[in-house]
Amino acid sequence: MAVDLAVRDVGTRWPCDHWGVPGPVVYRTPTDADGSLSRLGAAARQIGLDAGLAAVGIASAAIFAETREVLHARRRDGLHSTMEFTYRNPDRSTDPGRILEGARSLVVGAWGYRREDSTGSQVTVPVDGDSTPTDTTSYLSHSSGPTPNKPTGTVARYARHDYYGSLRRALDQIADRLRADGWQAIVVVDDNALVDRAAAQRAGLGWFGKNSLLLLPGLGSWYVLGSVVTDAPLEPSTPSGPPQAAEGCGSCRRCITACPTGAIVADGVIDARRCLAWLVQAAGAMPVEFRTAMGSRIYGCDECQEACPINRVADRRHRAPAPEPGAVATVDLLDLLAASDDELIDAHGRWYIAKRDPRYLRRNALVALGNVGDLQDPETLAALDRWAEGDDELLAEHARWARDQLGRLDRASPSGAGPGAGPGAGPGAGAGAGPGAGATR
Ligand code: B12
Ligand code: SF4
Ligand code: SF4
Repeated sequence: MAVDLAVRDVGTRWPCDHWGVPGPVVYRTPTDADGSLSRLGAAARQIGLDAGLAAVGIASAAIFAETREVLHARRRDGLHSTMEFTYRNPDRSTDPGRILEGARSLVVGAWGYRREDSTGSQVTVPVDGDSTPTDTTSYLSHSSGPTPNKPTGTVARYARHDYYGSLRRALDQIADRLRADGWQAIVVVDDNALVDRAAAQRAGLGWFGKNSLLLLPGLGSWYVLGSVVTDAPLEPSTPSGPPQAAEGCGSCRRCITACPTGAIVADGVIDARRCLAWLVQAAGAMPVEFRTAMGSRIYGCDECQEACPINRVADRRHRAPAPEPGAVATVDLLDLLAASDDELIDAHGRWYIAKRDPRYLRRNALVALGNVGDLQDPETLAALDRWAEGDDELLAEHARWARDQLGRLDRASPSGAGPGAGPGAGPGAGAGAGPGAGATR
């Protein structure tokens, strides 16, 4: 045991007996007379920074009572849509003690994922043992890659590479250090068991923006967040950012006006029923009223972050690194629609795909194709016809919608109706046609 603590209160649990001791946990309060806990906290932070974290903070592992209330209230108001995640059991996701019995502290880290805008190269190359697709049978690896004339779907920045994996590896190093001193430590990253943003805010990493994202002072919001939950009673960090959006965002409302679907219904409050980031993950039909707003997105939505002036200033101050080899920023929509189930799961299995069913990637691709495709392109028309006539009624309806949408765009264009406009007006075409269409969640 490397730490030697002075003790104020008497309890039943102590570093020397914390492995596997059952029964009620009563804490002794360490006074850290020799400073070993301060040193451990400082070491944990330094390890995190050396491992590539942009910021590391320490917070108490007390229950997040306010966040618990917010989760319950949003559930009551239906703002969570059909989401589970932290909403499934708010009493659990707001109590770090449910992750680790006797939890005392959270060491919270932020991993930056802003990268230089890439050309969307789809060549897959193995990267430091992460889950980037390496299988040469992947449709991405034999795709010709996006070309100016081929319709392209876009992937949100956080999902272009396994940034959660990078974050986890950095937090693992901190956890190893804590364990080496005899403490217990569990890493949680984007897990249903913990509200990551509330933890980061408590650890002083930043403030809640009006888009609900946590912004790091001077750095912005392009960061994923995770924690090490430990029974080490570390000294909490001093908050480094303004606690409220009112202070951090001032009078700015750009994210609210930039949101293509009006999903930011109040400062810091997202209505998931309207949020594209959720709709691309949710099962069922894409609500018709949001299909056009989806644009070329096939996974995630970055609009409320791209619009943020704090991110823009940070981008100018800190040059973003080049994208990782194998990062997937864009996808050829026709290749995606031609790929097999296995190929799609191989290439995108890291993403949250409803029921792990690749048909939802195809659904998203069909909507994107309806927004950015060209009916005069025979390959596009053939793909839409194939899916419109297929057995999967959900996909057939989305393909008919896409055909109709492109038909309308074609007719509206100065060149008038192209050769592809006709088939778009087939049975069932038209916004809202087809089973499941128009269903809102
Ligand atoms: C559910 C979820 C979603 C849902 C709902 C998001 C939402 N805003 O509620 C959907 C699928 C829509 C989503 C989308 C995205 N997500 Co998400 N998501 C989560 C998840 C799993 C849980 C979040 C949660 O518990 N929300 C519940 C509410 C109650 O908590 P909250 O949103 O933090 O709300 C706080 C504020 O509202 C604040 N608050 C309360 N009152 C007030 C008042 C004012 C004025 C203000 C300003 C704030 C404020 O207090 C609340 C409680 O702490 C977390 C991972 C995790 N385990 O925590 C990732 C997480 C929040 N998501 C993340 C990311 C990256 C995204 C996307 C950017 C991905 C993308 N590009 O598509 C988008 C961003 C959309 C957006 N504007 O939020 C990151 C955010 C990192 C960051 N810097 O903030 C997280 C933390 C994942 C991670 N581990 O890094 N996400
Ligand atoms: S992620 Fe997109 S849809 Fe969701 S709140 Fe932000 S801008 Fe709106
Ligand atoms: S766009 Fe403006 S209001 Fe929204 S998070 Fe950024 S600074 Fe805050």
